[in-house]
Formats: sequence, C-alpha cells, structure tokens
Amino acid sequence: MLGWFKKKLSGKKEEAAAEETVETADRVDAGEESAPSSTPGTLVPDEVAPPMKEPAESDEPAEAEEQKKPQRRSMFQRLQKRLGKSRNHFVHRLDNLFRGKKKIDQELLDELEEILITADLGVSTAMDLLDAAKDSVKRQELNDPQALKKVLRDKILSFLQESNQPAELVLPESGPFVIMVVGVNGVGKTTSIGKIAAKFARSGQSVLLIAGDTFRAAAIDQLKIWGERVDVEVVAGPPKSDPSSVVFDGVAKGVAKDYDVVIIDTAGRLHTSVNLMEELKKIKRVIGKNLSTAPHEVMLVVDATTGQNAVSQAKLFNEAVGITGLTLTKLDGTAKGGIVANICHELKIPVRFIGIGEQVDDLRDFDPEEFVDALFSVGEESDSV
Ligand SMILES: Nc1nc2c(ncn2[C@@H]2O[C@H](COP(=O)(O)OP(=O)(O)O)[C@@H](O)[C@H]2O)c(=O)[nH]1
Ligand SMILES: [Mg+2]
Repeated sequence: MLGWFKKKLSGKKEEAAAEETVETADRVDAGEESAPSSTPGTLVPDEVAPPMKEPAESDEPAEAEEQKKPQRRSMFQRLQKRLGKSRNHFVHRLDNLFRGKKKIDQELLDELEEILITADLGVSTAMDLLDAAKDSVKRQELNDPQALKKVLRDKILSFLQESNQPAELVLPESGPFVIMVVGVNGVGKTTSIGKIAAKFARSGQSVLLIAGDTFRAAAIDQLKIWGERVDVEVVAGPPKSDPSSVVFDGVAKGVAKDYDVVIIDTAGRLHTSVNLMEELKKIKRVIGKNLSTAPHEVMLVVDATTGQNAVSQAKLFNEAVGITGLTLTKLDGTAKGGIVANICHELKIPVRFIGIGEQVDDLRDFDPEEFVDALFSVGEESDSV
C-alpha cells in the first residue's frame, strides 16, 4: 500500500479520524460483507462504502483480524472481476499458450513475444519482459512453461514497484495538502476528484474542491454535483471566467480556513494545444502564491482504454507541469490493463489510484501486488469456471 497521506492522518487528526473513521468507511461495505476492516497505513481507506450521506451503522470495532480476511477477499474478487477484460486478453492468452506445452522452445518464445507486444505493454516494456523470460530460460532456471508465467508476473510487479513512491514525502508541515488534477477531456478527472474527495471526507479530513475547468458551465456543475454528493465544499466562478483567478481565490480560502485537502479540477482540451499547457503552468504558479509549497501533488488522470496514447499524454503533461502521481481510469472497460506496467516502467511516476467504474466507490488505492495478483489470477479463475 502506498500509505497515502499517512503522515497527515497520524498528525492532528489522529484521534478523531484515524481509528474511528477508517473503521466507519470500512465497515459499511456495500452489503457484500459486514465485517469491519482497515488497511494499516492508508489514510484513504479503500473499501467500499455506501452513498456518502447515509449514516454508518454501529458495529463492534475490533474482532477485526479474522473478519478482515473475507472482506479483503471480496474486495480482491471485485477487482479481479472488473479487470476481467484485461485478464481475458492478456493472461488468458498466456494460459492458452502454456497449456499443454511440456517445454519451452523457440516457437513458444516467438508466440510469447507476439502476445506481449499486442498486450498494450508498449514495445520496450514487452521486450524487457521477453528478455527477462529468455534470461531465466537460459540460466536453466526454467523448463516448465508455467514457471515462465511466474517470471512474467514477478517482472511486471517489479515494474510497478519501482515507480511506487509514497505521497507523504511531499506533505506540507502545515496547511492544506494541495492536489492539482490534470488530463485531457473525458479521461475522468472530475469523476476521480469526486471519488478522491469522498475517500478523504470519510477519513475525517476537510476537503475543498476548486472548479478550475471554467470553459464549460457543465464542467462546473458536474463538480458541484459531486461536491453535494460527497458532502464537501466547492469553490467555483462563473463560466468562462479566468481559471487562474478562480484557483487563486480557492487556494486562498483553503489556506485561510485551514482545510486539510484542496483538490483542483482543470480543463482538458487536447494536449496538443499549446495554450492548455501554458494555462496549466500558469495555474500551477498561481497555486503557489498562497502556499509556497503547493501544489504538493500534480496528478495526471489517464484513461486506460486509450492504450499507448495514455503514455504519450503522460509524457507531454509531465514536461509541462511535472506529474507526481497518476490516476488510471476505466480499467473496468478495457483489455488494456497492461498499460499500467508500461506507464510505470517508462515514466517512473507512481500510480496512486485506479478507476474501475463510475460510482463513488469505484476508485481503489493502487497496490502493485494486489493489481498483479488480480490480473494474473484471472486466468486461473476462468480455468475453474
Ligand atoms: N467505466 C468507467 N467510467 C469512468 C471511470 N472514470 C470516469 N468514468 C466516466 O468517464 C466519463 C468522463 O468523466 P469526467 O470525469 O467527466 O472526465 P473529465 O473530462 O476528465 O473531467 C464519465 O462518464 C465518467 O462517468 C472509470 O473508472 N470507469
Ligand atoms: Mg471534467
């Protein structure tokens, strides 16, 4: 686990929030399991919760350990299910390749190469994986094709882990934690902001949202609707107003009223537009005027269904505003789950969250191990069905 904002949680909010609200969020698990559960070190608990305004039912707090397991398991299965398409596409093809094969020969390696290259891992990541597989074979570690699957799993995991850095490294000593959210239109910025706000709010943090996407009235309204839904405040200006001045006012309010977390939505016209990048740079500078250390996180949201395009977006936004964390959305609707490995391997930017649906609880803390397990166990599950 990334332990997102652990430090902040263990600070002033410790008593009020840490124990009680982590439990609150966890124990109301959309009816799948009623067991209380919490993930140590995670401020933004990743368990399913009901619609925000519903009061949490009381619960016995701490027979947790035993009861956690089934709940974790159900969360894992949910992730597994949502990643279904990716699993079918990639891991399933691996399973088909390995099934019935007794030895690793050139033909198998050629087919493996084709699967990896077409799995949206990107050519260089696919080649690195293939090299790892060939190396293991050469070193006589392997003779059984199934063992090759494990080599691939472990290598993908190492790609995901190498970019994994806790966000608490950049947490401010005092004042709000400011997240600037960027990304092209339609990737899921506003939706993800709503979901992230819900996570913080459930953890007892005060959250302020800023509607920095001022180009369309609908974009402002959409953020306001999320604000109401998850019960957090939204600062917005009139449509077409200067985004920098809305952001300036919003951050000023966040500092003056001592919010814990401030999340800024921005416009996302095509990344090929020079103006957008210039505008984002300006917004970033303006954020720092009221709080010199901010933004503490520049989060890029990318849509996993766009495959390699997500990687080129990440490169462009990174050059313009310096991306410190990623949210990868729509992993529920794509066979391109391999893109996660590619992004981590090529860009070395940590993935903070993954979106696996449109609802408020469809955003998960990204956990490399859990992700790889969900991806790779898909094949196993479909075998047994
Ligand atoms: N299936 C799915 N849809 C998502 C996810 N995240 C966002 N969306 C949908 O993507 C569409 C665009 O989202 P929006 O937040 O408006 O994107 P923005 O233009 O970047 O702010 C909306 O219909 C969202 O409901 C996700 O993880 N899975
Ligand atoms: Mg939006």
